[in-house]
Amino acid sequence: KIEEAAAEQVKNNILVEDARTGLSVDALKRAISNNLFYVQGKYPEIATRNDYFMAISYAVRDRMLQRWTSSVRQYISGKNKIVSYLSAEYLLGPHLANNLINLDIYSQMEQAVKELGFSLDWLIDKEVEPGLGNGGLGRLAACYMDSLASLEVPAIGYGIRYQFGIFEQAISDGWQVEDTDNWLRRGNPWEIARREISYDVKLGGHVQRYIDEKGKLINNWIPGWVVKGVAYDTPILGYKVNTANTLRLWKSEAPRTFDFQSFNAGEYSNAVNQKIICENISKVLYPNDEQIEGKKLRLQQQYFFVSCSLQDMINIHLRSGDKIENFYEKFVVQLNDTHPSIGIAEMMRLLLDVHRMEWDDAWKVTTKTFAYTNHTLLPEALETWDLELFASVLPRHLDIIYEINKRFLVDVTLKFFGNHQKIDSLSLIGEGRRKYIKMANLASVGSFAINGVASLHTELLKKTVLKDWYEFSPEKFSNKTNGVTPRRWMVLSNPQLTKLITSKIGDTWIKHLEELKGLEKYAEDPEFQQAWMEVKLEQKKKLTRKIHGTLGMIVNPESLFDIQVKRIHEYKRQHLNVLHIITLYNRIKRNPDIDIVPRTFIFAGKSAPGYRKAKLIIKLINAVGKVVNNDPDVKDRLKVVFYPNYNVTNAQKIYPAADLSEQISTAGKEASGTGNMKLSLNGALTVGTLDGANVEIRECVGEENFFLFGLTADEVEKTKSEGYRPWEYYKNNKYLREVIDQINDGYFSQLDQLIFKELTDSLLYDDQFMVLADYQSYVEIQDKIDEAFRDKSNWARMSILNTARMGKFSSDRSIREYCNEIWKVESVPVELIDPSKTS
Ligand code: F58
Repeated sequence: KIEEAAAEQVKNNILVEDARTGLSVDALKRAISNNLFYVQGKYPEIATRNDYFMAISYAVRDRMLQRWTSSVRQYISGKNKIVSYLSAEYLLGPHLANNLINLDIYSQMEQAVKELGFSLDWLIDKEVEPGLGNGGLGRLAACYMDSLASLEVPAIGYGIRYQFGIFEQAISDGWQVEDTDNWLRRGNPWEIARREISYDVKLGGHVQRYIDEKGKLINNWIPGWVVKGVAYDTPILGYKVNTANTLRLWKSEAPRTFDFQSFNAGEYSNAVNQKIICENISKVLYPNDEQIEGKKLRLQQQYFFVSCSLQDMINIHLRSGDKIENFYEKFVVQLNDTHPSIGIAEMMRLLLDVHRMEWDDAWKVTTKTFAYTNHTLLPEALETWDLELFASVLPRHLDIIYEINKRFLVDVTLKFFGNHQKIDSLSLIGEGRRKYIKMANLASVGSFAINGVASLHTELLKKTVLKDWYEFSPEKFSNKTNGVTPRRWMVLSNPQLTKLITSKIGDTWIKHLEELKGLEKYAEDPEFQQAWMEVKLEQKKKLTRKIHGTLGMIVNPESLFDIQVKRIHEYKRQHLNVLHIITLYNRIKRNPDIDIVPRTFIFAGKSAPGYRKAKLIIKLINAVGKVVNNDPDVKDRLKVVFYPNYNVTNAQKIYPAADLSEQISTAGKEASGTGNMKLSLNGALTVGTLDGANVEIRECVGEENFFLFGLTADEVEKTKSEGYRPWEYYKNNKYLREVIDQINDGYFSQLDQLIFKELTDSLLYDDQFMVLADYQSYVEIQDKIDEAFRDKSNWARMSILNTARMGKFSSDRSIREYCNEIWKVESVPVELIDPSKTS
């Protein structure tokens, strides 16, 4: 009776409800103070900045929980199909500001925090971002999670809760140095540990085979060891909707039973060792982009998260009362590249060995479940696993892959009888000096759909790395051009431009980016042009202050901000950009009074720690910067900035300030690019090759508003097949020769002639990425850019048109295409649970 009365009281107690859910400034203030006191255990006089950050974040999370639980309830109980996105990486960026925007309480919170005596920006800046990804692929997963929720599509993102994300980069004496990213150090207010949701994952050991009493062949996998995966959930809220999807990341732990067995036997240190080995699996993100590291631990990571995720999905499916045979009607599983493609063999194992299905039925379920996105054409990034290593981790999966392959090659032989080249290329097993497993082939055979990430990329896939797959099953192939979320990459990172745009065309463009088209009619309007360029200048001034604060360097916000920010890689050709900078510098040295447009070259990006030439490129940028920035002849007309530790947080400050976006990869090498989209959306003009999504961006913004240069993908191949001799370009171009000679002779390295030799030798004698072949064309287009920037009004017009015509590149458009053409899923508006009626 007393308990009932108390419960009744709580239900009717508006104040309790209010502190959790209220959206008024007063309610928010109360919520922050409550959290500070009851969650952080602090009172204002002793609370730190982080305490306040945590208190605010919990206040925001509380306000997301009703939507989150309501979404989960509806998805699990309802008849809706759920998209399951499997990705080894999610590069989410900080949550707080994004959640305030999506909840539509930014201004109230700003006011509440102000009334408590702080600035919201100051607290937002305190958040340590979860850097659980390397670059484009991980960031794409994050944009897609945002769009799925904003489009009210039921979705779960599955991945790994790395304890250490992408390393932190510092620059010391011009070199990259890495530091561990201990992002969880001060706690993570956004996740909820679901200790009750966990799965065992077997590893190693061997397979025992026998015939059971019914005469059935039983494959009994006796593992060498077992790890436990524990679910950590983060809500991903859609923009101004009730949908809050789940990002479920798995943390590896030692299973209790194992621990206790050794412990009881007195083997305490053994038990502790085992615990460490288990925890190692989700310990650290591999920091390589575009280069696969064939390490056992990486295969264990992949299998670990995929197995947990599939067990979880099957569990959710069966709990709704449905039969395992209908699994594919409840879930569609998207493979973000081949990293989770072991899921195909794991699904077969679960269906065959655990759910006792027959092969053909299991294969039907599997191949109706998975779809595969390819993100690269670079041969070194195509994932393969040494067969022996694979067998030592996943012996049962090796059997299954052999069986899939055997059956598949029968079909192949029927289609391409006698064509051994085709059979070899389609086989899941490669035969070199050692045998290996081809993960792209496993992904392709087990998926009902295969897609590339930009139109050119998909066409090249069909002609090169997946050529034989395209011939074998053309119906599986389609293109899904990447996109980016305008919420983070415009509303959040560029509020001033957002406001200006909204003042002209209203705010519905935030969900329907094509509506930016409405800006076209203002492109020639001098007043609008002026307002537009004022916003740009304001963003450039902000970045200027940031550069000063971080590097102590003074740059001129009126200069042309020429920006190349992305992972450092030879194919992305940051060194081509450097050759141009040196060319300009030499012109000034020859003629100190030369009239050139002042430019600030801003670079940012991490190199894989073991990638020597990329690290050398970073050193070269800094070495050239040191000379150029301090030469009195230059008179501050050129500045070279290397902004350290490029991540989502820093990217948000850089994109809005760009005048020029450098997208200068060797044609045919960049699958899509997404930074190119964010920059153009923020009004930067692009200098670029016909590569990846640049092709489509140029089509949309108009060729007269895009600075094109360089060889096409076809010309690159042709030049190479005719015998490319980079040396000839060096010999025949005196300006290029001068630049390379300066680097070689130690002009930028205090006469040290060895330091850059590896780089210049590779340019002169190999030049895989056609830097020298594209040099002249690049310098010429840069001269046109110099010319164009002088005409302020015309530049403003082109900038406005870039933004106005970027509507296609919203990740909402990409996700709609995936939903309609691959996943066959629909939006499900979420009905909110009344938290007072849940007892
Ligand atoms: C990137 N790939 C592509 N891979 O390079 C880029 O063109 C594309 O826009 C983007 O995917 C999204 O589609 C990429 O980022 C990785 O970082 C992998 C990490 C794991 C090892 C192999 C590379």
